[in-house]
Amino acid sequence: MTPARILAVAAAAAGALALATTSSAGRHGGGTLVGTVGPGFTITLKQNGQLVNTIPAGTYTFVIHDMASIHAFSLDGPNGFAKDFTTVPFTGTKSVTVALKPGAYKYYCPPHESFMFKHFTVK
Ligand SMILES: [Cu+2]
Repeated sequence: MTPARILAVAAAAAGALALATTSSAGRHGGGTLVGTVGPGFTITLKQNGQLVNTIPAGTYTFVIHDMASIHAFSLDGPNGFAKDFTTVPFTGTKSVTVALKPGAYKYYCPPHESFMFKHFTVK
């Protein structure tokens, strides 16, 4: 190979790598979502430390920290999707893998649903 040819091959390989990295982060969902309910009257769902607002469709592992016996963590979604990750009076951590399809989702604490809830969107 000439030096120019070697350079071209290296550049193509670097480009392919960049493309692969971009597509896995940008288009495909999946990964870990961390939910926390309690110990006060709060409920959150975070990915990499940030509240989940809009995420790509995919298979996610929900790691749910239920910090109080009076609270629980449930998730409603499109087309009748409903998941109770924890129930009263459970406390502790549960991991559940869920396939999220596009639509509007709401996570909430069932006994305090009127004020302990948040929404996110799956695209
Ligand atoms: Cu509650």
